[in-house]
Amino acid sequence: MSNANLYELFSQHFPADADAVFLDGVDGRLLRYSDLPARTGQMVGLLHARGVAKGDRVVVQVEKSIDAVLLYLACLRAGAIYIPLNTAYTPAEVGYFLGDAAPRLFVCSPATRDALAPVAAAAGVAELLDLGADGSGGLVDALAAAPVSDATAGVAPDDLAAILYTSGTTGRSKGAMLSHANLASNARVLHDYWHWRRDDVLLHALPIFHVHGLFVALHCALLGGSRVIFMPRFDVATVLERLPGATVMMGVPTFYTRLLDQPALDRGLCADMRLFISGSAPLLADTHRDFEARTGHRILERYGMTEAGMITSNPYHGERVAGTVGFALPGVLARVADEHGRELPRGEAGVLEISGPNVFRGYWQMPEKTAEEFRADGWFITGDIARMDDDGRVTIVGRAKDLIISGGFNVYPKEIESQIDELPGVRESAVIGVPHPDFGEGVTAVVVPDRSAPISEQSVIDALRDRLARFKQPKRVFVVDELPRNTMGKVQKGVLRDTYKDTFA
Ligand code: MCA
Ligand code: AMP
Repeated sequence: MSNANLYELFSQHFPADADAVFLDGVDGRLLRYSDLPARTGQMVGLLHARGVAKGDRVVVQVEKSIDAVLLYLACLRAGAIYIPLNTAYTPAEVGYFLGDAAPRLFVCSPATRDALAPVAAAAGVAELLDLGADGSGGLVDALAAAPVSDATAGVAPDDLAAILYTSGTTGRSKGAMLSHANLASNARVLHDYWHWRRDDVLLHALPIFHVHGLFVALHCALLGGSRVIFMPRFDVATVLERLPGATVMMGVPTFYTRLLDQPALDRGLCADMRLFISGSAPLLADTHRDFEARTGHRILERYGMTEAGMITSNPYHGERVAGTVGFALPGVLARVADEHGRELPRGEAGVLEISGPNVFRGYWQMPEKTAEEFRADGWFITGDIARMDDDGRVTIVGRAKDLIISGGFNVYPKEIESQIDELPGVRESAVIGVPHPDFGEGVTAVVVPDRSAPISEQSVIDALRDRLARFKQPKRVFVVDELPRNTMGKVQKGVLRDTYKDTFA
């Protein structure tokens, strides 16, 4: 039987040219495709030496770097389950993930090692290594002493390749289990659908702890055997500098609005580009139009989620319609349904449900949560409200889930509200997203005091500093006498969103 290991699939597409570059770090460091077997083999040897066996979890919270990509590929090769964490998570948040995932190995940054070592110890993690963006830290040091392995673990299609945590509407993060077959199917489809080419040069400015930067972007490049300009983070000046010579860029809408703020963005700068892709959050139709006017490029918007990778995409050759997310990708089935899972007539808005080889294997150790999000016929309920036209083109019109997307990062209000409600002097709170010119939505808290202790906007912000990652922290806090409620007693978040809609205008 053939090996379903995703690394095996990638390796079949490595270019024969020994000089072909995979990652071009903007600091002058390069990683060639021909180096991948030996460099990942060395890391596999290290993983084995640290007791990481097939099926073991490896949790990683490190800055973006070439070594971090090697570690991901090595985990695939070893059959270990890779679990990347947002670098913005605080030690308190990391503690939860370590406890839940029970990894054999945790890899953190040298800068956070002192703060995280006790957290890892408390969670019973056996092995801790650190890895810096500049190649510093114990992981790279230990490589020299580790035996090199040239084996790629045999895995079955449904074996897990990764777990990615998504926050939950109940406040507890859920680990979405993704198999080698889930990732392989989506990678192949996107590679074909977006007409990926060997001579493509991908401008990569996304973080690599989420589906967008890690899977969508890197997997397309790996299947293409293409070159990646691998930026440590999105920095508008460097993007402008590196656009000439690049052919593809993927970004969240904030990338595009920040680029549009730059007078230097014009057709000439984008002369080598063949494709700009946007996703992770809604792209305003105005941004789409303004970008075309300035660059001549119609951004291709696609839609996806952690649990399923990419689900729909605007077409490569056909009409890319601003404000829509295109068609279900080949092999993916999509339907718009009512609250009972009954398909609605075309044109009506309802919950988008999907089925296909990209749909995840469930939430890590949460069978009930998993069951709640699937219909009896096996379709996954995305929680997004959509409309589908007669041709099958999908428009996302809202969310059934209480979720804020800020700069492409998801923030679940429930998680923030639980933290605020614990503060002395707080009776209750409601957290909403309101229009934000840079991040799309800005996290905003509305708090009702119980007068047992004084509270203010600043005291709430200060109290949350060490508890929540920075991107989740409310950018504004309003203290009010009461929250608007409907006749059932439920907080009317729509009314609050309307009241505070101009907060960041
Ligand atoms: C940074 N800050 C943020 C965010 N990012 N606040 C809210 N939302 C954010 N997304 C904070 C910083 O901590 C800082 O706070 C202040 O805002 C300004 O930071 P700045 O330097 O301007 O931010 P940045 O470092 O330039 O980051 C902005 C960013 C970044 C480039 C938009 O957030 C980013 O790379 N987002 C991409 C997210 C992503 O990859 N999502 C894909 C998820 P202070 O000044 O107070 O310290 S995958 C997914 O959703 C599905 C599968 C899909 O469809 O793709
Ligand atoms: P995540 O849980 O981080 O994977 O985020 C997935 C969610 O991001 C989806 O369920 C949507 O709500 C949202 N999303 C992703 N792409 C788009 C898009 N192009 N337009 C609107 N929403 C999007």
